[in-house]
Amino acid sequence: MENNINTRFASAFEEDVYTGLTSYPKHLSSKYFYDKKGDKLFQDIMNLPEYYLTNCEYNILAENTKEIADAFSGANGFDLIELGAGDGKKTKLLLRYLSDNNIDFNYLPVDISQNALDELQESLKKELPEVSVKPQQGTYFDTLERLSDYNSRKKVILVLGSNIGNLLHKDAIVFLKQIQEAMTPDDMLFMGFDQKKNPQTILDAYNDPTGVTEAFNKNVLERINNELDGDFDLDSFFHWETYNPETGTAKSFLISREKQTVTIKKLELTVNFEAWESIHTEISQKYDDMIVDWLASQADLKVTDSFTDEKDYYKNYIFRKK
Ligand code: AVJ
Repeated sequence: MENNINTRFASAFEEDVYTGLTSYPKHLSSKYFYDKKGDKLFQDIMNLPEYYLTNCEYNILAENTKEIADAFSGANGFDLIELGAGDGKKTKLLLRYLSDNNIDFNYLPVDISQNALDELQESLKKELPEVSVKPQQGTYFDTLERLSDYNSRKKVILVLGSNIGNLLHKDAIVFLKQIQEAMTPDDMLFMGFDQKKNPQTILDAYNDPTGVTEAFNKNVLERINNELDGDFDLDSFFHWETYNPETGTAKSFLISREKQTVTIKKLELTVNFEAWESIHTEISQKYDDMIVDWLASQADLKVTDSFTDEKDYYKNYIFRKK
């Protein structure tokens, strides 16, 4: 959700860090993982053998490019709006097909990271110079308000990478409902959902032995150190992952190895940690068809098609207005 920035805080980041670290239990939002360093770490995660999500979705898009791209296409062309575009590696499969087949469309990548958008625009200029690209920096919620400005022709909203998994179901419904409200009956939503599977496979995806996921998780502490003049000792925290097979929720925590005090000068805040105290940093929700249908119906959307990989690890769904 968006924050009202009051006079005490210069940014949503400051306010969220203050709130999260003065709450019990403590929490910080995973949306703050993504700065230049965090983007790079996430790229590394996507290349980990354990992190199956990216490969599964890549394969789904590679195997079904024509069917998906044809479903996107409209009589007067369309606007392709991607929320959380990142490096666009998977999207480029579709962009290339659309452009090779002279389909009229604009690509509007949206990302919270300006750095990611700059790199994406740069790489598209080289690889697919004929594609019209209009990047927009912002959170999903910022952008959704502007979505209905694109109502002159069909729009397709793309949310890949199981990014919706960072939201609790109630927030996911708000998110889907906001998309639904910006949609006309012609429009489509194409979204990726990581599926429930062997719990060990899921734990392994968020617990790589090389420690990339740990560094990614700790990047939020590093940002507090760098941007808010904090003194977190990163080595005195470790990454902990849980997965509840009943709810399908994977959760990341940072755990303090010892009793300690952290000071965040810019917030004039001192934070006490007990030994083994946790900071909850991320949820990565896993789904099945029943949950996806339920989320969709709560947001007045319906599933009209879906695509999966050979192991049924991951699924992309097409939604339309109910
Ligand atoms: C980009 C939110 C889909 O939750 O799987 C990867 C982020 N966190 N490893 C996910 C992430 C730890 C990722 N999403």
